[in-house]
Amino acid sequence: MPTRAASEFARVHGHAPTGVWSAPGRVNLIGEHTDYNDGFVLPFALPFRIAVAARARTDGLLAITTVGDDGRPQRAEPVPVESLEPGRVTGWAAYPSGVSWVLRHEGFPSGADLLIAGDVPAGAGLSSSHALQCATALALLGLAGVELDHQGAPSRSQVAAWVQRSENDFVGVPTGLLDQTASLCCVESHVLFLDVRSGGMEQVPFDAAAAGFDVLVIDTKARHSHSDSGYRERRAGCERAAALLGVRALRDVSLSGAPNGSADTSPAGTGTPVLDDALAALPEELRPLVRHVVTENDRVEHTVELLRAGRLAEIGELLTASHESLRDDYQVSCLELDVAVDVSLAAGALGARMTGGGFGGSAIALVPHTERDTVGDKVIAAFAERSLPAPGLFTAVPSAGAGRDI
Ligand code: GAF
Repeated sequence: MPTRAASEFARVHGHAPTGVWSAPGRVNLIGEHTDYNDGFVLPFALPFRIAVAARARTDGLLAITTVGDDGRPQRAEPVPVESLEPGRVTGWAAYPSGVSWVLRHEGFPSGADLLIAGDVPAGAGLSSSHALQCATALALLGLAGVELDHQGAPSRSQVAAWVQRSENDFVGVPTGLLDQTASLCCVESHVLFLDVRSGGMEQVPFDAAAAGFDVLVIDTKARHSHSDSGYRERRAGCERAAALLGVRALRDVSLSGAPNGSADTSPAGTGTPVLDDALAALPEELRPLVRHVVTENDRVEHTVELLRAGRLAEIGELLTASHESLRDDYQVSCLELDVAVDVSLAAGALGARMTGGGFGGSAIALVPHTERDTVGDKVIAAFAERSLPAPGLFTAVPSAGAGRDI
């Protein structure tokens, strides 16, 4: 992909780029809708990436071109970096433009030619937009002479926070920190255990293939139109519940009475509400949201404990319980995701769940390698029987995070 971005850049601009930076999409193994509740997530990076070939311009313009699978370039109208403000750019170009807007405010105001090429499936809930934003951030920083992990460079977490700000304040989508952090901070053969409140991270070994399993990703191809409003409503409900309970975030509600997570800096034992009491104190419509978030944080912690102990084969039930909670309590699943999960389980998966924000997108299934084709065939057949568009299937292998390629 980096080579393609470089050669397309040369074709479009008539000279080579200064460099190419790329960032991956992600799968979240477990820990859904917990990030904006200050909780825990456990993603890994996919081998699919968005690459950005870049070269600085002296006229202060940001000129962005994207090249699709058909090789045809699509150009956004060049805009002066100095004029970038929320609402100034819409559509796909808002994502890279928002990153330029944030970096300008952080002291990196460079005009640039950017060329984007990638193979992260778009709209599949696998974070193609975050991969684009992260790769853009690295490219613009790189043009300013700042390479991640070099002395004096901002940390990867800092870049993730900038990318989140560009998405929240420029693009206007109130997402959490899961996807940007995954794209920037994941490493090969591991899942990333992120405590969103403390920023604490642990790379937990996750080599499904060596243990005889596949993580099968099922892109349902469903894209339901209410996903944005549904996401906002859920987030607002969680924030309302936290306010009513008098806690900073739902992270502070515990299953058992002990504060959640060792890295928690909130005062232990001083008013950490227990789930049952919290549910009793809340209006009925907020209870399922709270139950999901609190139990999901607990499931992430249990999954991490099993993985640390090398017991990968035992995480299946937690994955399936996560799906049930997202389907029944959080209500962000849909027919296509439920079919993918139910059929996978019936066909031999040890666990399965939707991954990402929901309302369409992708599901994952933990499948013994020997059953992978059977499970895949049965899912495809089940979609055909229901006259649903054929899903896309692939085995996900935990891959490297964002970086400079050329
Ligand atoms: C989307 C958001 F971008 C993430 O921040 C996260 O909330 C996720 O949905 C749900 O876990 O991917």
